[in-house]
Amino acid sequence: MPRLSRNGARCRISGRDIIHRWEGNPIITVEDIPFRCNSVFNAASTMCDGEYILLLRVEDLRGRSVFALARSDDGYHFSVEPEPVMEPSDVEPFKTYEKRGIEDPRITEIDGIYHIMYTAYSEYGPCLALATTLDFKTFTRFGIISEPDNKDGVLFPKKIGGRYARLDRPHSALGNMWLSYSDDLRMWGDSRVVMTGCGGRWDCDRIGASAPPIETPEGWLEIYHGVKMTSGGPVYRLGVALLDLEDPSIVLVRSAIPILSPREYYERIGDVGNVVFSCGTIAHGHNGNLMVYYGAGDTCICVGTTSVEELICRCMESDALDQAA
Ligand code: BMA
Repeated sequence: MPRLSRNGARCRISGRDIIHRWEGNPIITVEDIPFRCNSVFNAASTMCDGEYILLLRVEDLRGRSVFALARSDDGYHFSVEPEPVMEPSDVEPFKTYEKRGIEDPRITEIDGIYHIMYTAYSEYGPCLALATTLDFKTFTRFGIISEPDNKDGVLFPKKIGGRYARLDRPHSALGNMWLSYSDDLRMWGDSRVVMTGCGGRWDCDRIGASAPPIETPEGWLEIYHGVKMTSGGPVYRLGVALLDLEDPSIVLVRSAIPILSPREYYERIGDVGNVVFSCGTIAHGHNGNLMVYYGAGDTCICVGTTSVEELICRCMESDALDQAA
């Protein structure tokens, strides 16, 4: 039965997952990559000059990840450029910290500049790194912007209280989501914890920001991933929360249930099975949908759709049911 959210949006209550998989999934597999590689997954997404852009994490045959670029007119059918657009740097100071690959990019556009926050991997552990581009042809590395051990860095699409803001996950073993601020994108601080895993639930063992937050009148809509350890290994699912617009360390509502869980064969079986992991969305994509791009089984890329209103509605509904329980 349709319900209304606070802003009056209609909410559809159907199906097991709130994100509706596209029937043509997976949209990009290793067969679509023009150069030899092991797998493709966890792509950042954005629009540039009316085109859908995916920055793909491609794992080469040695097991190191690089970034490749895919373009599309409709958000479903992509063609991949013949060569990687970013590889682990051979120039210091990046070289030392990218030796084991570059992973899980997230793109945030601010004032026409596309900021790519990614994980730089080395023997010292994962660090956050930042690169920028204006056109997805030339990429400029900005710097390593965290100490190890940090992952899942996503930049907010505008300054908050005059400062840049990011979500990240310092200390993987603890697996909590944090917020930090910066005046110049280089030095980050004033850090505070935002969300932790919920005991016994689908996201109890580790959480991390997935896509860059989307600004809505209700708050920052954040799609995040949560991990539950099982006797068969970890299961990665997607969830959603609304953060306060002025102070995103305040969680306004948080869905007690996931919005996407691994169910299809391409999500269950892969280099790492039982994984759905998103690094990007397009808020007003095809037919006005929220398009959620996600890596499945660390082996291919898929897309699912929903709407911002439906996610807000389901988030509020689930939170309310949870409070009442
Ligand atoms: C996380 C990241 C992701 C990966 C996921 C599942 O820690 O490394 O890149 O998709 O694990 O293996």
